[in-house]
Amino acid sequence: MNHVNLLAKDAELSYFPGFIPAAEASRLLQHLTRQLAWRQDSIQLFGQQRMIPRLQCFQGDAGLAYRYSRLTLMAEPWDPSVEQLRNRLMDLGHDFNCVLINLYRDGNDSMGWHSDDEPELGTNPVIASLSLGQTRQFKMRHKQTGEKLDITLEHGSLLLMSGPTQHHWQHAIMRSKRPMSERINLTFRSIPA
Ligand SMILES: O=C(O)CCC(=O)C(=O)O
Repeated sequence: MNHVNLLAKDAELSYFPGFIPAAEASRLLQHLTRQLAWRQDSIQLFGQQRMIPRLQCFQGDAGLAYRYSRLTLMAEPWDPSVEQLRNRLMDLGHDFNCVLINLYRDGNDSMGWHSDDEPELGTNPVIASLSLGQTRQFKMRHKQTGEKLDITLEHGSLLLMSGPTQHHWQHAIMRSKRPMSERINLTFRSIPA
């Protein structure tokens, strides 16, 4: 499969443009936007309860729970089209049992700086991040050196993050004042049952 390995200190990053062909990616975007049980949760930030600036949905094998920022998400059953994506990722040799799906409605929606380093993901987790819709910049910064890296996440692309990436780097999707349409990002993960 056509991909590039992005060179960055203390990181393992592979980018697959067109992992999902454009027409199929557009159908998926439309289907997921309409059909998923989207929720806007609130998290505690600096002692205050705040609505997160995006919609989300957590799916996975029965009984799985995902915790971040003192929020617990219980896995919704797999949408068949999402499960099919999971199976396609297995063909690359990776096994995932859940996915956090984010819907960025426009440029006002964003994701703050963080690492996917929750203890249940284990050390050196493999995270498969699939993007549909509006192209957005995936910002990365090295926790120790402050080194920066911007990755343009295109419609239908896959970014695989592995090795020590989550240990050394944070990532974010910034708000933008430019007019932007919807984007869905699916981050497939594996957590113990
Ligand atoms: O939307 C993205 O590309 C990033 C998503 C993300 O950082 C996450 O789900 O942890």
